[in-house]
Amino acid sequence: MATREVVYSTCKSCHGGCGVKVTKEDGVVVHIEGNPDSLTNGTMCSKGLSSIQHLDNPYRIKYPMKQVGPKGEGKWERISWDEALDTIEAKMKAAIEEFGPHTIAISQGTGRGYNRYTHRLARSIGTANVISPGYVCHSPRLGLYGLVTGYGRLYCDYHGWGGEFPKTQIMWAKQLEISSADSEMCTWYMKSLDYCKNLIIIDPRASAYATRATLWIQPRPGTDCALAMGMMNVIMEEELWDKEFVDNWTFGFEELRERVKDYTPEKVSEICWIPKEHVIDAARMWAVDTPGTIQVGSSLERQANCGHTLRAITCLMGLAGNIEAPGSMVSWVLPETGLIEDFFLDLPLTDEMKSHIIGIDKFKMGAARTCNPDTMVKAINAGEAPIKVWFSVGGQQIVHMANTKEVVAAIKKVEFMVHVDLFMGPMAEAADIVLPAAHWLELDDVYDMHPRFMIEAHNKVVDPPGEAKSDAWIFNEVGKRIAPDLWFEDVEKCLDHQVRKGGLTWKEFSKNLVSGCWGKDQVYYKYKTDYWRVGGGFPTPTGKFEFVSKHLESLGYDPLPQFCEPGESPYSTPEIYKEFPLVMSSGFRQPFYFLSQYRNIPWLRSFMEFPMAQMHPDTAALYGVEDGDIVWIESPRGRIRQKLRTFPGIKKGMLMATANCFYPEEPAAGFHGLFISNPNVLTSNEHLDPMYGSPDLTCLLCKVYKATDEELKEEVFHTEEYGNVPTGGQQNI
Ligand SMILES: Nc1nc2c(c(=O)[nH]1)N[C@H]1C(S)=C(S)[C@@H](COP(=O)(O)OP(=O)(O)OC[C@H]3O[C@@H](n4cnc5c(=O)[nH]c(N)nc54)[C@H](O)[C@@H]3O)O[C@H]1N2
Ligand SMILES: Nc1nc2c(c(=O)[nH]1)N[C@H]1C(S)=C(S)[C@@H](COP(=O)(O)OP(=O)(O)OC[C@H]3O[C@@H](n4cnc5c(=O)[nH]c(N)nc54)[C@H](O)[C@@H]3O)O[C@H]1N2
Ligand code: SF4
Ligand SMILES: [Mo]
Repeated sequence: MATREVVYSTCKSCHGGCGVKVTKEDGVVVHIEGNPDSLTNGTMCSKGLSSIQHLDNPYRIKYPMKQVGPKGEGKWERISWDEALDTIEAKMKAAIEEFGPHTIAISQGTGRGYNRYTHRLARSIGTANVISPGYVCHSPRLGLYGLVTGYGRLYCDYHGWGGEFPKTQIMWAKQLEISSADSEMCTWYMKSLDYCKNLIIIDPRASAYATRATLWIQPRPGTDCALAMGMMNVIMEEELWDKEFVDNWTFGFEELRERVKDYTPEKVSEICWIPKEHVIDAARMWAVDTPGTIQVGSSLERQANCGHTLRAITCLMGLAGNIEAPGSMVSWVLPETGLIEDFFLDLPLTDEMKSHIIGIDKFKMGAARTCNPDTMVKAINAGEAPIKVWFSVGGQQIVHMANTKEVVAAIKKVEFMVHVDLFMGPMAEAADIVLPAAHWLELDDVYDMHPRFMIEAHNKVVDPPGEAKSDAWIFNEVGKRIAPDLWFEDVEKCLDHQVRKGGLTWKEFSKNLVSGCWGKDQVYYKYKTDYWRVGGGFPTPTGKFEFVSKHLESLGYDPLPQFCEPGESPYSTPEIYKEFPLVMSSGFRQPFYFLSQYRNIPWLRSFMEFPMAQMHPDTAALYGVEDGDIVWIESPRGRIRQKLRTFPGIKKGMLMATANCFYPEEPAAGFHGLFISNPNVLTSNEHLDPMYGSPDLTCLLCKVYKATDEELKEEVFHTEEYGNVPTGGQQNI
């Protein structure tokens, strides 16, 4: 008789958070489903459900390995953990001794629940050069929400806990039904739509819910700031703002009113290529049918005007009084365990560390705590060698940063690089040592959900393959070797430390699965109570919701929002536009992939063999390309191929490309097909947001033409059938 056991845990095959019930039989995972008793009510998506195919996947890294040939040629030799850790320790100590701790960079990918370890490791070493995609994803949002309200973590209240659901919902450059745990879980959003009067979708491309939208606005990519300014103009002209909130709780209203005067619906219509009625209608719905929420998407943060865009959108929230009211934008009461970031905030960020942050002289918001990655790439390529040791955990900087050619050149120049991952991919191929990471089904850890009203437990279900180890174990071992006093005897003690403020041990917390504050225990209208300040108010310098930011002004920035054209656009670079006549954006997540991940998972790959680009059928006809063609997409920086899908739901005159692409099955030489389809071959790292240092990944110019049959014989495109992808690939020894 087989022994069956059920283990409850938390999925993180994306940013994570769905409660799961996992069945194993004789030590092997045989079934995964959602846990109906969790806050996500038993819902899961294809990525989480495919997790069994992640466990015994042929691309898994099973042992520590060192590169024995030139970087990117895939010549690996298995080594022991001792050798790997001894080498890392020796290289780090040598860099600290000779050049200073700031020459060590610690990097991570998008949030996978280990951010706090990355920062703790960095601070315990004495460096603030943490590299993360935060500057194109979430940091601008949190920073600017924080600047205006004093509290960065503003979320959409879809729950009805305060007795109201949002009446007007804006999905702004966001498809929450697909990207889910990027902010609120989509299951909460979908339920809240039953109570929603106006769903406004602001997206040049019809996302899945555009058909149920009350109003769907299609701005030219990169112009959303102008739209937000235009909506404020209408609200001011028609006197629709929330008088009680504005009079009592805001700072700088008159200055904002003056600033938005220029942004008439007519002018905004010209900038954004939309009907002026859309600006007016959206403004009225937003200001009149309250409460309301704005779900912001990261397409707005992958742009060199992201600071102003996010500020303008935050001001829009305040004008309508959609702050802290039930069914509006709220900051949640934290779990008793406190901010999970305390794990690194406990260690001070010293002035010495700050002074060495790469980019801090220019990007005073974005590089205040972490490195500006594009500045780092440029410095390395200029021969400045600011980084001697790069310790990379689970990010594909080589895929996800602007201007792939320059990123590859820079990464190849780094003297010593370590990459920690579950699977072989381009970043691993660029490293000197790779370390095998455990999957979430193979480890114990605390998981901090984005909405911050709860933390959850990953409970180990099975052993990792080979000698793979949890990220927590790896961070702890490396940390102990460099700063023994700041790390822990073992992972359990480290986890005990993280939940201690809740009066719990890890073992107790792991049984409970979740700890937090939801439902009736939430507090609304905090600014009317002593919650942030005695006598009421916001935790900002003025105690008010700040339309005008004196802090920004003191850093040398405009204290009010304003629209700026993208670095490359029909208006800012008309000469380039003549040769590259399409406005391009890249992004639009697919439900079955997570950024560059899961093209090695047979079931998920079967949904979309090649990365897809979308164009309107009329625009495609204009440039002589058809649905189903493999097309070249070219910008002034290079060209890539994707499969064209014509789609009447996309704005004319533009192209949308799938982002974050490489082909795991392609050879290591060439970094697994990194240059074949990845839109960052096309993006520029020249124009960066002055506050955050973010490049224009979602607004640039391109042209399109069909690839010839001869060109299709090369590389991935030689085969028709891509459903049954990986049986071979990079094998471990
Ligand atoms: N042109 C363009 N560029 C973009 C974007 C875009 O839309 N367009 N999007 C941007 C955004 S928003 C982001 S966030 C970045 C994405 O940037 P990344 O986070 O770098 O994206 P991924 O490709 O998912 O790389 C994550 C890596 O971590 C590994 N991994 C997953 N889970 C774990 C784990 O638990 N432990 C360890 N050790 N490794 C793990 C995966 O196998 C994978 O190799 O890309 C950015 N770049
Ligand atoms: N299944 C799945 N889920 C994911 C991810 C994934 O890869 N797969 N990635 C995760 C990550 S790291 C992130 S940051 C989030 C991102 O999640 P989202 O923010 O939802 O990101 P996207 O789907 O890239 O873009 C959302 C929409 O923005 C539109 N868009 C593009 N450019 C512009 C523009 O200039 N203006 C406007 N108004 N709209 C524009 C696109 O058409 C798209 O429909 O998703 C997370 N969740
Ligand atoms: S949405 Fe994310 S956490 Fe939920 S099942 Fe899918 S991958 Fe897992
Ligand atoms: Mo992201």
